[in-house]
Amino acid sequence: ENHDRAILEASAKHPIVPLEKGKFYTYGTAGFRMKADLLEGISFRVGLLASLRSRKLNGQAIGVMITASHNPAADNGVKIVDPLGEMLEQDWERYATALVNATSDEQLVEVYNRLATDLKIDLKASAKVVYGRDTRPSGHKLVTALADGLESTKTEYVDFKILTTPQLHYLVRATNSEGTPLSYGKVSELGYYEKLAGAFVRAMKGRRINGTLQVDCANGVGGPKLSEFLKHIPKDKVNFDVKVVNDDVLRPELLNLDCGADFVKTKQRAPPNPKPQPGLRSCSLDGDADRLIYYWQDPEGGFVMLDGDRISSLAASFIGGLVESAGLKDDLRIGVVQTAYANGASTNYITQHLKLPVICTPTGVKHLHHVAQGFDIGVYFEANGHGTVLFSPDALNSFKTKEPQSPAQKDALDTLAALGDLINQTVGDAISDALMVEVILAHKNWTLRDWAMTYADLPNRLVRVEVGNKDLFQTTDAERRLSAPEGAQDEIDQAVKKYKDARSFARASGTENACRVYAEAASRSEANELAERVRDRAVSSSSPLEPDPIL
Ligand code: G16
Repeated sequence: ENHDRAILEASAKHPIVPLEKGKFYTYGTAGFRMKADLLEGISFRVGLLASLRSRKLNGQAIGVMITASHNPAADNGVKIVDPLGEMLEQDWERYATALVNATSDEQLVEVYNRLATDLKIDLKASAKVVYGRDTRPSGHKLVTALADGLESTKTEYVDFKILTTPQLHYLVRATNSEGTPLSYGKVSELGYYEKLAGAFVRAMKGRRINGTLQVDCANGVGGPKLSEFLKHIPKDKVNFDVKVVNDDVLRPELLNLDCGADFVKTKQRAPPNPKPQPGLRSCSLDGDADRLIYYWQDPEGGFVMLDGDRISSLAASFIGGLVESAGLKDDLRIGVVQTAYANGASTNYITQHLKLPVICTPTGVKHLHHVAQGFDIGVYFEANGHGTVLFSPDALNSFKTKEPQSPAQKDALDTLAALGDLINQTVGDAISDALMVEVILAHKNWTLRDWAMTYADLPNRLVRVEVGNKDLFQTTDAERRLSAPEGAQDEIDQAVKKYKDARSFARASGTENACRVYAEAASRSEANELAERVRDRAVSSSSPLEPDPIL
């Protein structure tokens, strides 16, 4: 079947915004992300790509999520999800880029057909795409464009409307595994809540949660979804007192504004609203609820943050302990995956105290996820709070089938099996991760202070730097070193040498038009000073500053 005519006609309704010569749209850390008014044509073309991908994979459902997550309200993004709920296979990012950068409707049809031929895709085969969007108002127009792309290629589709990003990932996997022995859950938003609530109750058996948890939802989709989820927890089984704040999705300009996980992590302080209450156990989600940061205001010590590294080491230590109690230590290999942003103290704690292997990958869940799959139990978190714990089929199977030799072993196996259902296996999920943290704290009978006492973070600073051309910054060694601009790495090395226990790196963001600089050192003032030096170096090597809306 030939879709040429339909694509031509539909594409004319969703034109791509041309870029100046030499510039291209790129598939970044988490898909195409930029000012929302540039995205309509891109969303249409992503529809074509998703249909090709589904046809290539025997009609399995492909997901598309419209979100710009932690970015400001004016941005949006389009991201493709593979059949098991994972990020799009990286080879295919190139094909997505080729489609999106076609300069005319005719060229678009040409690229589409060439991809079909080269990749041996039968355009008559069936195709299915499921999609959702966050609360950004621009999402509406973008899903219309996406649906036109799907219709022009005769692709079946399901619009799941407004969702958190991890819910969409769940739904993709649930769709593709429905009716098989590996069924991931019911194919509905309700199915997601039921699965999580059921697993939470099982994991909490015989334990209780102390005090209230305040959840800042970044005024994004996580607010209404968390409130909905909470209705599914039976009060007589688990008493979970949650105060949902910053959940205003009716005023879109408030999204991620002075609140949310990215604010807390980069500013290293609690959102000003609601006024921080000393001692209150708090956490923040980001705009699409795939990141999580815990914190509290200590009446004596001030603000204390428990970021992705902390969640990672907490999960690794707890799950490692359960595996040992379950008598599975020799059968299951546990490992932790981090990025260059991981605090050096966390890496030391995991390797030296927990005695677990740590692997460092470039930024982006797509990289960490893949490496974590190499373990039976792979714990991966970015310092910014994005991550999850993956269990291999063997691991999940042994939790369910191993004969317990004692009540303690049975308890450990039951908890592990419950965690296998509670923890989102497709992608980092702030709601699921928060439930996991609450389970662990309840099992250990820990406060956030107990958790924070496990090790001391090295003081650190993360800065966002607006530069003329961020693409000049090329990295190597899992983004820990710069290979370009020339001489920049030497200067960073020189600067780092001046401080105790110091480390610093610079890299181009894949979701914002900016560079990021990270520095850590033995004292706060040294970390700040080092970050500023490296930032100045980054600015000077990439001037002149020019406006550039493209990532
Ligand atoms: C996305 C990715 C994360 C990444 C973050 C920042 O998060 O999913 O893996 O850490 O962007 O990436 P970069 O430093 O390249 O801008 P989110 O929450 O915005 O989807």
